[in-house]
Amino acid sequence: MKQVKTKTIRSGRWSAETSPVPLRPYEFPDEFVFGAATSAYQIEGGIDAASGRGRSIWEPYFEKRPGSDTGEIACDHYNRMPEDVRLFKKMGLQAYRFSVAWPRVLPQGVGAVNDKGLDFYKRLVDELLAAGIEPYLTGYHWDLPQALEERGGWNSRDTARHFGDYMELLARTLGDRVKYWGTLNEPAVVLSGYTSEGLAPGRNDPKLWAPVVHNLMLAHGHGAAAIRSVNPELIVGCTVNLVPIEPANKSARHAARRLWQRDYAVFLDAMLKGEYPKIVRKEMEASGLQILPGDMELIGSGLDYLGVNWYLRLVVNRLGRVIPVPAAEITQVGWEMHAESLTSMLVAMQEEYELPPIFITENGAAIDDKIEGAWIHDTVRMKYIHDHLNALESAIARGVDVRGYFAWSALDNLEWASGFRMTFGLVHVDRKTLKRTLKDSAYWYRDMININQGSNAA
Ligand code: IFM
Repeated sequence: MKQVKTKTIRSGRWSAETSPVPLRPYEFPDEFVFGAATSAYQIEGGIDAASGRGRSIWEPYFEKRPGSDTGEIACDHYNRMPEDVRLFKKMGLQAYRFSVAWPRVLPQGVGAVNDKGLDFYKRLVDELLAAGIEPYLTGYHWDLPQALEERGGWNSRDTARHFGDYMELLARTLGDRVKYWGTLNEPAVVLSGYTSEGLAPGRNDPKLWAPVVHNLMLAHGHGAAAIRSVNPELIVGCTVNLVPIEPANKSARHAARRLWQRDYAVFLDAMLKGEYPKIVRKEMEASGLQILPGDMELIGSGLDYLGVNWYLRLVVNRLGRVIPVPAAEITQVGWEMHAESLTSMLVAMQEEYELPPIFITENGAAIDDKIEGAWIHDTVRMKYIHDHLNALESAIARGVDVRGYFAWSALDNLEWASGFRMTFGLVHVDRKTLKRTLKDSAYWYRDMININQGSNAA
C-alpha cells in the first residue's frame, strides 16, 4: 500500500486549461446537485458561555485526553459564518449540507431553548438562501448534549424520544426555508462511540451494541415522524456510512456477507425493510433487547432519500479479517481509494432493496496538500472526486437513482480524535490565523459544476 502524495506538477494558480484532472460534463439527471458538507462540532467553535451552548459529549472526552486538538475554536465558523457562505458561493456550490449542534439549541438536550443558538442556524439558512445555495440540514452529527449522556445517552430509549422533540423544534423554526432534512449522520459510527473508545463518549462496552443500534434507529423514526408532522411536504432522509466488504476469494464470501449485514445492512434493512437482518435479530434477542410493538413500523416508515457517505472499501479473508490490498493507493487516514467499489455497491443495493433516491452526502480524501505561497495543490483530491463522479455515472447508467453529490469537506476541519492533521477540505484553513484559502480542488470543483449545471459562482 502506498500513501499517494500530490506532486507539485506545475506552480502557480490552477487553471482549467492546464488542469491535471479532466473537466467534463457527466451523464447525470438534470436535477442532480453538487454541494459540499461539514458538521457542527468539526467547524463551529463558539462553545464558550457567551454562546449559551450546553456541553456536548466531546468536552469531557477531550478533557480526559489533554493535549488533543478540540472543537473549542475549530474553524470559528460560528463567528465567521457569513464569510464562509460567501466562499461557498465563490466555489459555485449549489447545495450545502450542515448539521445543527443539539446542545447549542437545547443546552440540556430537552427543555429550555437557547435562542442565540437557534438564531445562528436561522441566519445560516438565510445567508445560504440569499446566496442561492440549497440548505441540507442534518439533525445529529455526533454531538450529543452531555446532560443526555449522563441520563444514559444512546443506551436509553428516552434519548430517541428527546431527539424527536428536538427535530420538531427545528422543523417548526426552519421548516419554512429548509426543504431537505436528514435525521442522523452515520449511526454505525455513533455506535462505535459506545462499543469502543475512538470517539465520544468512548464507553468501550461491546454489550451496548444492540440497545444503541435500536435506539439510534428509533431516534431516526421519531425524528422523521416529527419533521413530517410539522410539514408533510418536507423531504426527509437519513445518512448512513457504507463500506463495502469485499471477499478476498470465494472462501471469504460468507464472512464478508456477515460483516456487511452486521455493520451496515443492519441500518439499511431497518429503515428500508422495517426489519433487522436475521443474524442481527438473533444477536439482539440474545442480548435481551426488547423490541416493542410499533418500533419497526416507526423505523421503517419510509425515506424520501437515502444519504450515503462513502470513502473506501475493505477486503477480508475467510475469517473476516481485513487484509491489505497489494499496491492499493491510500489516503492520509490509510483508506484505500477505490471508486469502482462505489458503483458495484450501489448496483448491489439496487438489487437488494427498493431504494429511494440517493444522495452521496459525503465523499472525499484526506491528503497532504502542497502549499506554494497563495496556492494549494491537491491533485489527488481532485482526481479522487473525479473518479467518484465517474463511478456515480456508471451506477446511474445501470439504473441507480442518484440525485446529488456532496464533497467532504467544504473546509479543513477537526477530524475528531485525529485532530486537525487530517485535511479533507476543498478550502484550506490556516491553523494559526484561520485564514481560508481555496485549494486547486475548489477551483476544479467550481468549474466542474459550471460545466455540468451552470454555476452558482459569484
Ligand atoms: O469527518 C468525518 C465526518 O464527520 C463523518 N464522515 C467521515 C468524515 C471523515 O472521517
